[in-house]
Amino acid sequence: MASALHNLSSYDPTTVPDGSEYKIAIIVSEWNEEVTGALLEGAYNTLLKHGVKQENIVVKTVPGSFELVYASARLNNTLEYDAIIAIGCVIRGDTPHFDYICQGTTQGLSEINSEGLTPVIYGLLTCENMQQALDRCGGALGNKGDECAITALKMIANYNDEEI
Ligand code: DLZ
Repeated sequence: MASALHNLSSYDPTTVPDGSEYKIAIIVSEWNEEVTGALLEGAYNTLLKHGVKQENIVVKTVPGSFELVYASARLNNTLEYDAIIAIGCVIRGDTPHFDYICQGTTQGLSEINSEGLTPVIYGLLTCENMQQALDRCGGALGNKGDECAITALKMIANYNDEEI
């Protein structure tokens, strides 16, 4: 049923691959830390829940969401990780800055994803206001960090053994 995929926070844990052999980087933006910290917690705990060893989860910070692109590219180049989860939260303000950051970050992460060998998971919240963000980091609409973790595990399991 299509609607079952609308909110991965209420997922079926039996369909999630075991992560005990995986090494995953989480890059988290410090901007809107109340939100990104909760997203990080969701992603981290979900990885642990599905077998990823604590020593195989590496957390790096960046000052703002725009820097997720640089950090993801750097980590991608190391080929050390099976997946990279990029977490940020952009909230609309009074200027077009919001649109530029959302567009630049999204396009940058997309390019790394299509050109690099390591899957980069898109954990960027792009919200009109703080309430929308809070709803998505453990509030009414679940925690998108959990969803990023599940997506990372599925991408690794589906593509790790592919001939490149
Ligand atoms: C400058 C800026 C603004 C206005 N808003 C946000 C935001 O809502 N969320 C976020 O993650 N970062 C924001 N930033 C910072 C930029 O992402 C970036 O860190 C700076 O422009 C420096 O490159």
